[in-house]
Amino acid sequence: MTADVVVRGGTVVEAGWSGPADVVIASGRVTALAAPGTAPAAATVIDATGRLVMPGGVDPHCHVGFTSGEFTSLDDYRQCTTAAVFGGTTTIVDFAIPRPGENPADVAYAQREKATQGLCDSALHACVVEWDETVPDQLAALVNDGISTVKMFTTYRGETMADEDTVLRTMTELARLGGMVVIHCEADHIVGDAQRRCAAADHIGAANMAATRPDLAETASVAEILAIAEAVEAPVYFVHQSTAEAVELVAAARRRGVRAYSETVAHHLILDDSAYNGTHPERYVCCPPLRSSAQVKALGRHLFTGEVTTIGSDHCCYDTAQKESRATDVRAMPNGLPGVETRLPVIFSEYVVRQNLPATRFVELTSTNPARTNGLYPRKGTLLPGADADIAIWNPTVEWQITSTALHMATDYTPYEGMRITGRPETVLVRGRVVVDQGDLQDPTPGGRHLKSGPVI
Ligand code: DUC
Ligand code: ZN
Ligand code: ZN
Repeated sequence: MTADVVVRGGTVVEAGWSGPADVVIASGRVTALAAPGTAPAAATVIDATGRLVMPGGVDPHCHVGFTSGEFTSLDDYRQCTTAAVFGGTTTIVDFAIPRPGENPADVAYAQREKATQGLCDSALHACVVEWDETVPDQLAALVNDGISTVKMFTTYRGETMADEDTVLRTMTELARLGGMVVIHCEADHIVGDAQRRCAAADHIGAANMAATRPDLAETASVAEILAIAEAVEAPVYFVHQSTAEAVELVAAARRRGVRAYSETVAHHLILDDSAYNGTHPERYVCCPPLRSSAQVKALGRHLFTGEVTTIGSDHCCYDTAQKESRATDVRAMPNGLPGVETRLPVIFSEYVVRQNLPATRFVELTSTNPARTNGLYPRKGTLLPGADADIAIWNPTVEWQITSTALHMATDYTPYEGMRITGRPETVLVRGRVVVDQGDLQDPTPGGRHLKSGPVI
């Protein structure tokens, strides 16, 4: 057995097990997990004594240079993936969202070209807003080209909202093709009513964000979409679920045999709506909004119960000036928080270190399951032989504090400013190349590949 790189002396953490092993790498892939001390000689040997050796994170929900309304988030593939690798993430899944008049396939193919600017690999979700007779052919071409997941929205009327008929037809067609709808659920009529009432009371600024998009809007929409998925026997993945009730509806459907999956995102698991009472409420405007602290606690319990499938970031790199420019009316504000770099550290610190979530479950939620739901497993999301050697070597005990100036995202703030964290990825490999070495960028060469997804779970 020959090797280019060996990571030795660490504890390998996979989704289902962990234990001491040396990771043997050749030609960018894992070729063996060897008993400690038995790996062959290699040109590069990385000492991981006292460290956790995990598959690099797979972020299933990441917006790069995302245009919504009049705002475009501020990063490109190079910037976003640089921040990603510093945070231990080695694969991102971006979105290709059509503007009015654009067609889903054209937008996805144009976005796919940007992957080569990345420091790590990426995949894409396409997006369907309106049904017409060309959509089935576009979906067939996209799935054939490895873009198998399609985002849909039940809110943002007049922009990206799809009606129920469009959701049903897209789900049906994708199920036939081996793909899956990934859906943002908030009943737009309930959101619209809440916004009208808030506006009438002159409570429509960033500080009122939570009241403008109530929990019930999410509950109602998830129930409707689950019924459609069940009726047409299609798989469905709910993005950024922000309430325990929404996750529980999906879990109940799964028990009836529906192939339904729950994604949560880091900010809904860490932050609560008290952030809207602070000095910079606009910095926390995201959609769905931050929820009550009781809701955060209830949602977080479902990381332990097994009901949550994945944790993403919903990274959207707006800066304070963009947020402030429309802060008096949330209906015109850019929704979204920067988070591709902080997703793994904040979840590891809060849930693995402080609440004793097993590290194996952390890997399952943040790497293995996102790879599975995007048809990327077992190439990504695992360190089993044959997988790409995308590896995050974590110091599980180091203590540090988050400050935006030390992060690499293309914005001037982080919603976690000042938060004390335990544990961080120190050295990160992308396909066997050391990209981050002990916290320093070692290799900034773009080498990202667009990943074709196979059939989704
Ligand atoms: N949905 C997302 O998934 N991201 C940003 C804003 C939104 O509504
Ligand atoms: Zn969304
Ligand atoms: Zn999003």
